[in-house]
Amino acid sequence: MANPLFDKLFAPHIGSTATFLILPNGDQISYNSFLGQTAQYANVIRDSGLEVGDRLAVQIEKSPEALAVYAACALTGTVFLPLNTAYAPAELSYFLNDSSARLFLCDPKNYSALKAITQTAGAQILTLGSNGEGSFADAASTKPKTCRIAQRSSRDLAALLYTSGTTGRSKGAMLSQGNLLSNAEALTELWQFTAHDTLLHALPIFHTHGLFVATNVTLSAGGAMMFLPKFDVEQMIRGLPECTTMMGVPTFYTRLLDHQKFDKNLTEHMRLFISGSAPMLSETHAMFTKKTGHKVLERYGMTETNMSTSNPYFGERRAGSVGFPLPGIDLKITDPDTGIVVPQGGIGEIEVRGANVFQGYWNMPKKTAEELRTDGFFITGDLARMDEDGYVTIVGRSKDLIISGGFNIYPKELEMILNDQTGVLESAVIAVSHADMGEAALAILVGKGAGPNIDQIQALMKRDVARFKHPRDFIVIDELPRNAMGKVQKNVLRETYANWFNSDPV
Ligand code: MLC
Ligand code: AMP
Repeated sequence: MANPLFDKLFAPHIGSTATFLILPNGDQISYNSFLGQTAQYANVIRDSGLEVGDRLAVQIEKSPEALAVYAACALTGTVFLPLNTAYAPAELSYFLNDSSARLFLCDPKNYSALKAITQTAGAQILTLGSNGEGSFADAASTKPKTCRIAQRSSRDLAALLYTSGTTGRSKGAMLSQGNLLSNAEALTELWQFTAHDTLLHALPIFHTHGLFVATNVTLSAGGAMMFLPKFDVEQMIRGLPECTTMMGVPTFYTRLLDHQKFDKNLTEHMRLFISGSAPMLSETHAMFTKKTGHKVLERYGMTETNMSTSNPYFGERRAGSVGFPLPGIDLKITDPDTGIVVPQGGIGEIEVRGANVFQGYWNMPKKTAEELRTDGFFITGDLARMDEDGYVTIVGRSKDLIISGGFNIYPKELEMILNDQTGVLESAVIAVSHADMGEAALAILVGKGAGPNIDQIQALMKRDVARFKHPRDFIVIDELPRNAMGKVQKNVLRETYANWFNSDPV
């Protein structure tokens, strides 16, 4: 096949007048119109000198246009590199340099702030705003609505998604066309998506969940998406009656449950609610069922692996469990020290192998070798057990990672910044339970000299670090608990401060 991803997900819809995107104001965008714009964008990408395999980095607001950039990358064989809109210039600079991006698309309002770092990284810069404005859109407006489809194979890269590392340096996960396509096809079948579905889409499109799981499944089925710019509970309530399915992180569900208008009537016609990216509490599952009669289908995945497990569509959706390995995906639970499979029912690390598993970390062969075994199994860093009947239940993580509202925060990255500050001897950043976000970051500092200046630290964070990563509070203590080997005992800290964000104010 000439270009598996484009040929399977996009090309079948060329000429189709069926609705692809429904906007909050009721406007509808047909597949054909979306693909016409995609071709125009693809022509600009080619005319900018990008060749197959070149990286196109984007930090733009969610919009139909932003999604057309993804489609244009598939068409031209350009590697799509989406970046969180919250990232600060210092963070972006790293991604642009590390990936050697050829072209960077940013929001027009950020152009002056990002021009210099883009040029230093050796990339071209163009702009694309959420209302379709900007130099990229202007260049596209005069281009033809057809474009030659690049020759690609399922092993060629389709996307580079950065995920932070436990050592503090972000790693670019290389995802091939085959990785994305195999997962989209498996999930469409498993979750019974068809052209009659309309998915309520409020997730960001710079991560696996909103970009690949939600969008690729919709494309694969030929359905529609109600495309909200971001999660807004009022818009969700208004949108639900027009949709048949929803995908979200657990925070979406808890926020919906807290809304007075959210009830059974509003969800009666819905076919399926899917949750993932972070653990959904069993209570949330139970409350959702009580209020709506629906059982949320929880699935489990990762940037590096796409989706690996899912509860069944037909059959028992077990609260607290992430279900079974997807068809064609091998999953084993191993001892983190030896890599040997643990006895049935025992706790160990999840390892997965299959067409879903990424191609390795961009320019990091050593890191790749540490996490991707030569036999194809990827070591996820998630701790789980598998029940006798095959259901997988995640019980924790062996990696030092905080998941806040579905976004990942790597303590190491923050600790490196904190430890460099005047008045800070050392620090530990830990996950603490948070009613809205599931987990939130708490910074625990040990002072030296006059001690830390928290205002100054917060100002520095504001300048250089995406807001979602900021510790929600800072505590100064005399010393960090350590074990006999001198290692900081984060488990002790987590226990001590377990209720820091959820306890009632005294
Ligand atoms: C926003 N903020 C966050 C945050 N999101 N802080 C911590 N964690 C988050 N997730 C910041 C805002 O900038 C704001 O800062 C303050 O917190 C409160 O914002 P809010 O208005 O309450 O938040 P909101 O904008 O509504 O966003 C919350 C959210 C959003 C849950 C809707 O974070 C979201 O869409 N999350 C989805 C993440 C996702 O798609 N993950 C998939 C990863 S893929 P201030 O300055 O106002 O205080 C993956 C693989 C897989 O994990 O399996 O799917
Ligand atoms: P990311 O690196 O952003 O792709 O995040 C992937 C991580 O999210 C996984 O390694 C898990 O720790 C977590 N995750 C995803 N889905 C679930 C789930 N349903 N339950 C628990 N954790 C999840």
